[in-house]
Amino acid sequence: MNSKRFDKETFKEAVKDNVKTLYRKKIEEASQQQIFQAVSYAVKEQIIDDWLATQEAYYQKKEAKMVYYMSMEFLMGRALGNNLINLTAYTEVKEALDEMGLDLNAIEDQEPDPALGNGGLGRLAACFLDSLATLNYPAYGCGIRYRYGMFKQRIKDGYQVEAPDNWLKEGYPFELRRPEYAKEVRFGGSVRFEKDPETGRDKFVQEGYESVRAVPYDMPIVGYGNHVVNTLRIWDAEAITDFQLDSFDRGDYHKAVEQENLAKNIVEVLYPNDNHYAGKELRLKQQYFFISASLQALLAKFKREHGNDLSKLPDKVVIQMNDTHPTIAVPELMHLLIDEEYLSWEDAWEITSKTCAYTNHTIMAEALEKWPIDLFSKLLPRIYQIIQEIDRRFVEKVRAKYPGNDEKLKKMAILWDGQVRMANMAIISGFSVNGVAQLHTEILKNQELKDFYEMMPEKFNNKTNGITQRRFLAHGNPLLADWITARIGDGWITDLSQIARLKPLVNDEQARREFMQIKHKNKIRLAKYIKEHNGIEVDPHSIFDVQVKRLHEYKRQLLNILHVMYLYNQIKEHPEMSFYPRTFIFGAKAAAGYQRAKETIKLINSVAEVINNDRSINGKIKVVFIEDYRVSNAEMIFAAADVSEQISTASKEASGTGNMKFMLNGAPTLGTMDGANVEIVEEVGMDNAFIFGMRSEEVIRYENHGGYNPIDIYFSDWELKRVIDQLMDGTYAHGDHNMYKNLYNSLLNTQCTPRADMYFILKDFRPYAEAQKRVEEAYRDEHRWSRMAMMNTACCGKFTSDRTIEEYVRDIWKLHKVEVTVEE
Ligand code: 26V
Repeated sequence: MNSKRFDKETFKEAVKDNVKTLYRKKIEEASQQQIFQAVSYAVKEQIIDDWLATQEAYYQKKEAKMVYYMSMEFLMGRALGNNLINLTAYTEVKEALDEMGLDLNAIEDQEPDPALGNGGLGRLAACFLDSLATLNYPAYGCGIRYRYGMFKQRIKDGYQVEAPDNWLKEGYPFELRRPEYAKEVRFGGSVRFEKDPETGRDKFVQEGYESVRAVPYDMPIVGYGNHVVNTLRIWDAEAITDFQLDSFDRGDYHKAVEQENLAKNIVEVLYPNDNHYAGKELRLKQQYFFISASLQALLAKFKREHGNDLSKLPDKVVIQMNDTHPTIAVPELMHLLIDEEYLSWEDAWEITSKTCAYTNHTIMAEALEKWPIDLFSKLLPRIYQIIQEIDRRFVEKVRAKYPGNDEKLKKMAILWDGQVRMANMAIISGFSVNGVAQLHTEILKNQELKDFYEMMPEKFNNKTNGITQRRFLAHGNPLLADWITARIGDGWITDLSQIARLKPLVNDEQARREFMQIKHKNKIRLAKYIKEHNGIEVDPHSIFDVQVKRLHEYKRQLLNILHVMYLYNQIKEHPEMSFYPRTFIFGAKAAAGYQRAKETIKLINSVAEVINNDRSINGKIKVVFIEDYRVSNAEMIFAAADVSEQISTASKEASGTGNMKFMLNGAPTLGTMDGANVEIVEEVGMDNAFIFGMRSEEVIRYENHGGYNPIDIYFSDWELKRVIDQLMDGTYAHGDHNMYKNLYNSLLNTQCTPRADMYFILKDFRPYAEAQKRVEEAYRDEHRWSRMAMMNTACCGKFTSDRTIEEYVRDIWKLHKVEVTVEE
């Protein structure tokens, strides 16, 4: 929104009008929430013109190919502030509101965080949408409009308590209901083969099914300063009312109620599991629901714009499947092409396999989706038939290529052991398989998906993840953003490679001082938030050492807190020892049923309670667990961090994206050679990071050949032993000896499956403690630290999601940029 289109006075009037028409109030009488709504509607009004213009431009450019990014999760975070940034109207709106006596920050705080995602995978999808729009690429995001998003986390007596996230409670101003595009989605029943009476064609028909109406809600995705507004389309489920009445007339009241319930249940809640597959039927319903609706809409749009020749589909459309969750798109597209469009199997396969591409986001075995055939074939009988046929044809190929080698089938077939293996289906059916960081892709090729790689190497490629600097710097860290712009201009906002122009400034003392002053101000901002939310006083002069991410054993928050316990023991024993004050900051949600993860949260909070209240250590260590870690407070946390903890067991973290957000904000990485950390170090240099611990090859060697015994380490390192024993002696449990029994056992008990200390916490403990010493040493040297911090910001150019998207476009999607012009 440049000044010509955006006029302060008009905007003020719009806000006042909105308060009046929405609430019949004067602005002075309106609540903060009502003002948020009024402001958001005024902003949406500005967006709508660009939205229309963009869709018109795409329509005019019929050659414009479109990517459909299919994802069960979009972790969008708040829209208001971000939209203003991308409309380049943030400052003007802030001023306009100031003049009305309103505070934009406070108004932004009224917005619920749309949290339709768990963590990395969902946030990546959101960053991708931002980049696609900013880079002028035609794109749709397709997902589910969950009534309840990621749960809100409350901490009670140190324990995590989950509360529902009713994000739609007040009405969400940035969505648009589109009932005219509703689609029917069918479940269950049986499949009958018949000749179509009109055409005489063979046909499969599903009968005795239940169905729901999928109603799309569209959210605008505003590109930065380019008038592009793409669409995130999320589907709501409603009962099919005609059918309901019909059933009612026939006295089939039961059926009507069932359809009502089915609809309500499907979109009720986001599964708050990250990296753990549970085989829940409702989850499969969710997957099929949004995929079927999206594909029906996609085909209808294609036919409207390009006519009925579906062989052109791969030229106009590419479907990117965000993990295996949306891979049911493959058989569903086959179904629609064969049963609704009357294509032959061969033609349908040609189209489908040139349209679908798959991204893998994890090698954790427990996250792999493998549906029991029983459940699957009952819920989706026709889809199951199609999968059988895909599998049959593939098995034939494998047999021809590797005669007599059943090992190959055991690894690669789709249907095996009574299960439908979704990853296998995606790899076999799509034209592209990508990992999300170099190391991750190599592990896929050489370990997890070795057989597939050998059989079809041309499909495999890497796309290292990225993040959007618009949200995580321009919006989240305005002080640093303004400073960078003053120094090197604002080109970095859409071209992050330009941030490298800061490199010469690391030798400029004045620049370094200013950079660190900004960090300090951001630390004060976070300290204030911590004081308000945790009641804990933290010193902004201490080192802010931060680990924020989902709680998972492989991410090793336990390693971090055990090290804190170790430091505390040392300080107690040697009060005279030199020690630079540290604030250890954690933020993490645990999946509701993940016992060890929840115990870790309790442990962190208990350690915090003991240490923070121990006057004898003079506040040298503080431990803070930030409640309800989410996108909105993340923005503030990254800006304030000194140290970025990225300490997963090497090989386990596919990429990580938090690591990049810290780097962008000038926090060096303390981490293992895992995921994208490897590439971060490549960019910033070993001297500007703190790397420790086992490498992935070593981890994989132990996993394949055994030979690791944590007990040996336990008995050979008395300080570490003491820390682990403190889990059982009541030190952090008011004398309770059982509170952390599960954690203790996970580290030492040889009865643990498949082995004790699965994630090599004991093995990496000393190397971690030593790396932490190096951090302290570096921080004491102000000159050195400020150089390091600045170098991290200056070297993060590669990690913008703009670069990632350009690579997807170049290697997989083959899209073309579309300019949108709007009269001003
Ligand atoms: C998996 C499952 C399994 C079934 C139940 C529900 C559920 C929900 C989400 C997931 C996704 C797990 C995969 C994931 O989030 N991977 C993360 O992806 C990030 C973006 O590529 C990457 O940076 C992280 O390293 C990776 O852990």
